[in-house]
Amino acid sequence: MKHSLKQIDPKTARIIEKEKRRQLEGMELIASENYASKAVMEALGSVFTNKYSEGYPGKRYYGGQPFTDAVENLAIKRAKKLFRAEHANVQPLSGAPANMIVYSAILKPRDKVLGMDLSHGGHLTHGHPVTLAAKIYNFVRYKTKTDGLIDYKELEKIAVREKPKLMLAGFSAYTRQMDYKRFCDVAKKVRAVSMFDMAHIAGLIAGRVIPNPVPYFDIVTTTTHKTLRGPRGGMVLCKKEFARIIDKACFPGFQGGPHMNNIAAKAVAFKEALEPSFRKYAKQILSNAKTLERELRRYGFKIMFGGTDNHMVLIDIFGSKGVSGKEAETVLDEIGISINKNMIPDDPRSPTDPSGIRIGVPAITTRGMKEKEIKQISKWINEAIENRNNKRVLRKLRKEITKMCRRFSVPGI
Ligand code: DSN
Repeated sequence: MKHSLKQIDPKTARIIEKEKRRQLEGMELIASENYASKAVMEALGSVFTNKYSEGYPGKRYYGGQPFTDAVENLAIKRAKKLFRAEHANVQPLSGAPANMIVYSAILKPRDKVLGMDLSHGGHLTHGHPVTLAAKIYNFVRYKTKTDGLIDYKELEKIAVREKPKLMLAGFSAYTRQMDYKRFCDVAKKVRAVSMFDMAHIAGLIAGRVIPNPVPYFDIVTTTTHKTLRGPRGGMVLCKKEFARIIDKACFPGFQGGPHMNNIAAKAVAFKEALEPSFRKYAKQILSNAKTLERELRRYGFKIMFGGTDNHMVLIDIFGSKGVSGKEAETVLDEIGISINKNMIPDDPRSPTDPSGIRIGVPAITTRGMKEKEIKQISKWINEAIENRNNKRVLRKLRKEITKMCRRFSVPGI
């Protein structure tokens, strides 16, 4: 009888093998990516994928739930401990659903939300006009100043003028530490609910190298992959007073049956993130990102927002090297380095071929790369951009990068 993936579906198995090899031999510098551990992947591929469990522990709509309740309660308990949260909902399927769940819990159609401009580091799901959220709710924007820091004075002015019902902090390309208290004081002043989307930096918060926003904000959303290094998924943390409406908005409001295999994997990831070794990992991420910032600056790359306080850098590559974000992404792909093109503040170019690129270090830090490797990687990035039309140089770089990657194992593979 056929059992293995290779026997049942050799085509899919081959594609997976190729992806495995790409991940092993490539340099993963996409700021939102990481490598989940073998334990996380084991839970993800477990029998919990077979189980439907609409509802919450102790209040399910289907029978056969003693173990789904046990695993969901475990994930909730660990999430609350990790982030010192009063309430955790671990059912959101990912970051975008987590944000929609909060919007639908707090807002009525056409209510106003104050969120960060996408080109200034915000996220699509924070109300970009192309999203469903923007069709339902009314988003207004705040931005950063030319020194790269959030313009809190302007933020307060906009909040007082617009009287939003929800004030949303958090970002996917902003690289500086924000002032949680100042933001939440403005939200209190205008009687808005405060929300923080910590998806990118959750692992740095769990590792205690970045301040925890949970005590300050009414509601905090996150993904569980990225720097947190769990399975692809989402989560909402909130103060007790919001617990009931958040849970109701998640199920039955927005989602159906939770993915219990994913919740089991979240429980594993939270356990890993509670270990002292995760603090060491988070510390190394910050150090690697600082080295990357310093080295790239040395090679003449223009670093946006005045530098980095987290796991990534945003570069105006068109402004500093005359190469568009899309072109840079293609050239670096050719040598085995994955990054992504990205808008820079008030980018005059189009989102499909912007002026910037975003580079992050969580994945290579998981592989054990440190300052010495980051220096080499920065050199390779510069060499590739400078020699973007020279196929011979690009081929040579690809070989060198593969060689270095082979020296660093990927924990989950
Ligand atoms: N796709 C993630 C990122 O790259 O930031 C967030 O949606």
